[in-house]
Amino acid sequence: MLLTFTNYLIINDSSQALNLATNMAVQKAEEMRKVAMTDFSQVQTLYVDPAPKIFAVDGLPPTSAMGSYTIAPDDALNPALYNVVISICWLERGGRVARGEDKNLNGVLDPGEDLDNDGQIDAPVQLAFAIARR
Ligand SMILES: [Ca+2]
Ligand SMILES: [Ca+2]
Repeated sequence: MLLTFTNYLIINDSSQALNLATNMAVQKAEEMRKVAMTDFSQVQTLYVDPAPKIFAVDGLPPTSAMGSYTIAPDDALNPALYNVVISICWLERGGRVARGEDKNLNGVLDPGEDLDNDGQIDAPVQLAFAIARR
């Protein structure tokens, strides 16, 4: 009975983190889309220039969850379209279980973290989209 209850709590924690991470990824994508629609030049200032490209996840402490993104212009000389990938990684069960490749939650792929060697932070919550000048 106790084991069942404990498992239930773990599953509940896990789905809560997944919900918060999903909501945050959508919220960040929406924020980027609004900036692009309002003043496209701000995309460079607010999202391309900053390093590291990280953000906190509302509802989860920064010590246990971190959002990060990559943003690349389709044409570097005349950027009118940016390809964006948002990834959110987090730790569960008191930091013992990492969800996503960024195990130390610094928004950067450190040696040994890129398990599939694709150069991207793979995560349970990942959004890929493009933002364009209108
Ligand atoms: Ca890392
Ligand atoms: Ca990867």
